[in-house]
Amino acid sequence: MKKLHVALMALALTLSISCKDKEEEKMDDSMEMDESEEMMDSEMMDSEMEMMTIDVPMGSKSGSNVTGSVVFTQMDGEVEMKVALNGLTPGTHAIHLHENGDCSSADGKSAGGHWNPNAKEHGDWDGGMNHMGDIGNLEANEDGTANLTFSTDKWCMDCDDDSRNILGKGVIVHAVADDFESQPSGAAGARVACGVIE
Ligand SMILES: [Cu+2]
Repeated sequence: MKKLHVALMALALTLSISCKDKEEEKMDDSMEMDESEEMMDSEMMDSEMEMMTIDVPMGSKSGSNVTGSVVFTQMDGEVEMKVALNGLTPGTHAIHLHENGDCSSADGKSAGGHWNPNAKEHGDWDGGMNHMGDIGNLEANEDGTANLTFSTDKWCMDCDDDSRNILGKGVIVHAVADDFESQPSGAAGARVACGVIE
């Protein structure tokens, strides 16, 4: 009788060990599945952010002589903005994305206020508290030319996320500098150039 008892104990022990092995195997399987799901998600993100370039011609506004272009390129999960302008008054000028892709009015006000999908306060892009369209300032030389390259992973082009998609927005260059403090637009003065991202 005692022998049988020991044998049963041994059997029970073997069973519980093999059960445990199976549970661990199950856990390993589910972990592998999570990893492959994550990979599928990131692949979808990448395909959503296809390589794309849009050249935005900038037109003069408010009686200015400012012309030039802003080229947006989406690549490697980022959007790069390359600004080349001429006809500016020498010195500092604000450049923003505004909410409407509409440059029809002579003063550029048809482009509306700053693009601000997250309802934040206006500010410095690097300061954290900012509109999605708060790019900042660019410097015009004595000859009135200005160049700026800006990159961010907060924007996308033609993606499904309206809070990140810059398509259909307006690009506005202002007469003076953005002070990054005045609300809602940084006291950057008249709109001297306008373009539509389309
Ligand atoms: Cu502006």
